[in-house]
Amino acid sequence: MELNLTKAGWLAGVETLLAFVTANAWAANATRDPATPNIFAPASTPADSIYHLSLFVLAITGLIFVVVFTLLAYAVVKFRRRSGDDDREPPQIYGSNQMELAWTVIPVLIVVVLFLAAARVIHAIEDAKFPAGTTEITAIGHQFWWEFQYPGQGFVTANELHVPVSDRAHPTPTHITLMSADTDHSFWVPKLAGKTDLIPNRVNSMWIDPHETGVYVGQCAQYCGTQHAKMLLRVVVDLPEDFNKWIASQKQPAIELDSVAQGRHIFESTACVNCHTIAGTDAKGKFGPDLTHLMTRTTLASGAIANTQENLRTWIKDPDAIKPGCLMPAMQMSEEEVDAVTAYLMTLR
Ligand code: HEC
Ligand SMILES: [Cu+2]
Repeated sequence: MELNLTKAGWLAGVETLLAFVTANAWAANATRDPATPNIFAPASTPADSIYHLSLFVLAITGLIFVVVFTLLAYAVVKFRRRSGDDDREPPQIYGSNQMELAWTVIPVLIVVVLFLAAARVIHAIEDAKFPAGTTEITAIGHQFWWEFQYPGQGFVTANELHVPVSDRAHPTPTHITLMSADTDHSFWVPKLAGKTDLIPNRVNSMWIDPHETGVYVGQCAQYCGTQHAKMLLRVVVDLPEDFNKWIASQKQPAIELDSVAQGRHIFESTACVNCHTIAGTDAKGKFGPDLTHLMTRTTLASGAIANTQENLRTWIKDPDAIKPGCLMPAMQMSEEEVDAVTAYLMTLR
């Protein structure tokens, strides 16, 4: 293909650039909303350190770019071919110790500075000491959803993590142990911390100390199969009193209402129980998300859809309609059975 820098070509280029700049300006405006995943608006110490490191690296590399580009532009203009040139070669410099030393030592120094800056941040994040009262959570990656265990509290939930807000003066961080049930996944909530992988047969960990309440979104950042793109993450950062209330409600066994006894019976006599746990019932499956307090979550199927009655019904009838290739089978139930099971699950607050 011929490189064709026509006027129209230039205009298209400028338009693309403008679109890019406006999109970024829009993103910058949206940064105050925690629900926008944005690496440029950190809200937790690890994300903040990484952000400042990246600015530092950008400043140094930007400076190198400006210096090199200016010298290059200067040389190209100053020593361009002029009419009446005598076509002689310019004087050759060879074996200049000073110059060779300069272009070896200066880049080495720059690399050392960048290395030390990165090492400092890695050390500060990896070797952080945790104060008493740190919340301990175990996150387990599954194809294509997240299991969250609160070992100190003895309950399990899924897909929507709740953590306490952390005051800068008296930090109450959350330490997350990361494991995988099947293949590689990666835990990434851009405003809270960098990515950390969840690897089978390996225990990784990370921590966050969100400074503001709200819902922070993220997603699995390591390709893990067909529905990887719909393996979303929500971190709900609560005030301490809301967090404690939430903990207390999650520790309760499931609500049992007589009005939905039929749906419960269908659930308990179908393969649902082999894959799902509902605390206080015979459903003790571990393959799928814990459903004990399903209705306290705002989304279904790892953030794929909003948790509404209609979506829940669609999901139970045919999960593939929402996440094709996900690991929950359609159970081939009649319309009435689907209605009854949906009504039952709707009561699980
Ligand atoms: C073979 C195991 C298996 C069976 C059987 C099964 N499920 Fe699931 N279920 C899963 C998996 C795996 C997921 C997670 C899917 C995803 O998000 O990718 C899931 C997700 C769900 C969710 C969404 C949970 C959440 O937190 O978002 C609901 C609700 C649900 N199942 C209900 C049921 C009901 C009702 C039945 C019986 C009719 C059933 N499941 C049978 C494996 C199963
Ligand atoms: Cu994943």
